[in-house]
Amino acid sequence: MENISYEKRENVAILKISRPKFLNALNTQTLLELNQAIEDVKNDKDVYVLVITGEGSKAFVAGADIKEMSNMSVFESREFSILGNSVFRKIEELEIPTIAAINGFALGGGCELSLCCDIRIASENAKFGQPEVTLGITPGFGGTQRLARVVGLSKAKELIFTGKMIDANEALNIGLVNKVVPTENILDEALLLASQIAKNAPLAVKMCKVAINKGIDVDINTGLSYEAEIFSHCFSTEDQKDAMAAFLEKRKIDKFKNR
Ligand code: DAK
Repeated sequence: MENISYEKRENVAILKISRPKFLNALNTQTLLELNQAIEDVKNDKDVYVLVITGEGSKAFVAGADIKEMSNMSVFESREFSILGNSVFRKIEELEIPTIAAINGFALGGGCELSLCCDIRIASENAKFGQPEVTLGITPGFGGTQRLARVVGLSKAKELIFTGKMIDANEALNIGLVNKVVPTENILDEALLLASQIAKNAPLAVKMCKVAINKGIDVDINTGLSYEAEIFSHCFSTEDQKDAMAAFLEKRKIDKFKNR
């Protein structure tokens, strides 16, 4: 792959969008490579948490590639949107937790990519925005849908209608990011959080994610009955038996078996 790098550190995978000359803007090739990388993550049972970040210290992703989009026909723009949406949806639907380590500009498609992740950590120099209307287009990779789900209707509309950029602290204030960290520590902080998650029972963590995501779209009774179902599934795992036995024997569990 030319524009995506993939690295594994124990049970954590790191995907880096790597087109620093173009502030990691997403063109078709990068989206296709991202799609392949996500498939690899999905098929690797030893990956418990995924961290997505951008190459360099200036940008996470400065959006979809404006140069490529500028010459698109109606048909091509539709294909581009379908490709982006399917890759982003695939990220959102990964059963393992995902963390966006936002190391600079997260604009347009970059902000939308971060919105597909479960947790967003921003560096102090990060900047967020949905500037599409300044380019005569609408957000095309889920921004009109996911931003409001994260920050509420009113703030999402303000950001999308104005196309303005906000800094990391404002992003924190409106609940767009979980945490702001010193720029030079962004990957380490994301990896620290990832390792805290990865040391827990992986199947239980996955089931929590699926239940939370399912529950948000259904009524509370349906959500609670789904919770009862996944709770009972845990009792078929070796990890539940080992962890409860360890607790009763007053010892720490070394490593979960993911079984
Ligand atoms: N696309 C392509 N190249 C980009 C880029 C982008 N989004 N952002 C930056 N670059 C390139 C610049 O052109 C420049 O290249 P050279 O001129 O050196 O060849 C290089 O990266 C460095 O950028 P700057 O020189 O501009 O750096 P500055 O520090 O001065 O400014 C900036 C940084 C992030 C403020 C500025 O680059 C900027 O405003 N970039 C554009 C940000 C933006 O508007 N992003 C949103 C893109 S729109 C859809 C599908 C998808 C989408 C919509 C619809 N459908 C098909 C329905 C998504 C849309 C978007 O994401």
